[in-house]
Amino acid sequence: MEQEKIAFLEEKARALRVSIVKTLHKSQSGHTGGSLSAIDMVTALYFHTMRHDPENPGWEERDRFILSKGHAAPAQYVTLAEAGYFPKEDLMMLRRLGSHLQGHPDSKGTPGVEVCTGSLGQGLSMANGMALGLRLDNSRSRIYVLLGDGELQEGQVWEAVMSAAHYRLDNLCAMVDANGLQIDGEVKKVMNVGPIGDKFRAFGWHVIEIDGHDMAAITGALESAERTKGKPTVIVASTVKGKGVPRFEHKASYHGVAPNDEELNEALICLGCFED
Ligand SMILES: Cc1ncc(C[n+]2csc(CCOP(=O)(O)OP(=O)(O)O)c2C)c(N)n1
Ligand SMILES: [Mg+2]
Repeated sequence: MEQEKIAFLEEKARALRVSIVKTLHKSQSGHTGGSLSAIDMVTALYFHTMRHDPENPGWEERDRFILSKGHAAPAQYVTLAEAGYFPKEDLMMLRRLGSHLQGHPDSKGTPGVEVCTGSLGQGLSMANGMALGLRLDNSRSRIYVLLGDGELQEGQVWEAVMSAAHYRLDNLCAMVDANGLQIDGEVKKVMNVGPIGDKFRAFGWHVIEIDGHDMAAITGALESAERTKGKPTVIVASTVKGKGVPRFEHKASYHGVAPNDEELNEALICLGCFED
């Protein structure tokens, strides 16, 4: 892809990181690390890959996105707001009683959210059902689903990995945010899920392994997934939990902790945002 488009997406992701830390700081509750690790992929999906219409969230021909690691809801919310699904001011109501932006994605409340997630392990199963349904309808819409690496410890994920390959769901692309950490520490120490790529390959998937913060690699992998016929694709993306703010990076302690005043100021400087 041309350098200009990559630079546009990189700048978008930077601005969305700013929005994530501001939103979490306002709510004083929520998941910082896993939102920042996922945002480059979510940016590429909404501003490059997916066909969707913020004016018409239920457009039948849209591509669908499922945030299976639903605790990273801030990453999806800031992206939906940026794309125009709802006003950006709504972000300041994250996790407030009565707000449509709950701590985990709610398809009944938030325009652009396809399914409720947050209980880990279920997104790929839902994606399989949608992919099968769309195939029956002869639809050209595609399904994208983002999972955490800790989430791969859920047995249901592997049942879904098996069935997606069995049904040759080439309209389905899974992405694994492989940041190496979960709530309690390193994934490999809590319950090793690696080698992730080899496991998906053994189940019959097309596997692409990339740096999940390299925008050209992300968009290239998504394009390769679209060209792949007869099997589902998984993009195993090596990422850094808390990416973009050194104080948050590689730290399980910022998994579910929002920035305080000092951390917000530091984060904004790191992200090149000097306004109030
Ligand atoms: C079924 C279920 N069990 C436990 C939790 C609590 N929980 C929320 S996030 C998380 C860790 C997830 O780690 P990972 O999938 O690696 O996410 P990331 O590192 O991207 O934040 C856990 C255990 C949950 N949401 N759902
Ligand atoms: Mg993780």
